[in-house]
Amino acid sequence: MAKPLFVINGPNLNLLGTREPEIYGHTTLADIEIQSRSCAVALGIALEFRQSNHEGQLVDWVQEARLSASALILNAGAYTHTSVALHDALKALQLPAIEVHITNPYRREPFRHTSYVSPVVTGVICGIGAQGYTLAIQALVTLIKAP
Ligand code: CA2
Repeated sequence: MAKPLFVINGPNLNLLGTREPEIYGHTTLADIEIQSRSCAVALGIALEFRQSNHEGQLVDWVQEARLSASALILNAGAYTHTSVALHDALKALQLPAIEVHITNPYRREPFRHTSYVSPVVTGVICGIGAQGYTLAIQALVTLIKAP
């Protein structure tokens, strides 16, 4: 059995769809999980979908992915812009990984223009809402299957 794809979500993403819909839309994280699972089933890959508000927990899960996942999708939320610990964990990952953001951070406040994640992942998808997750799943399945 192939290893699952890990989808890891960071702080406040559990609030999606409940506040600030003008920025983040109406889709909840539970909706995104359902969409991601149906995409993964269609592509024949298992999915592990998680969310935490705690930086150390996110680091633990990236380390777990190194051993137990086939690839990683990470929306690190605000830790994207601050976390050297996540940067270091991702550097050691040695798996295809895609950074996803619902919004386009480069159209927002200057403090969101720096990502500690981008330099240590395979690619970045941002600014197209929740569909960024399913596009990332499709891309990673293609990358995993590539010789
Ligand atoms: O656009 C994204 O996906 C972000 O990762 C979302 C983060 C933000 O800090 C990043 O700069 C970009 C925020 C997570 C969601 O925060 C919410 C706060 C209140 C209500 C709903 C969501």
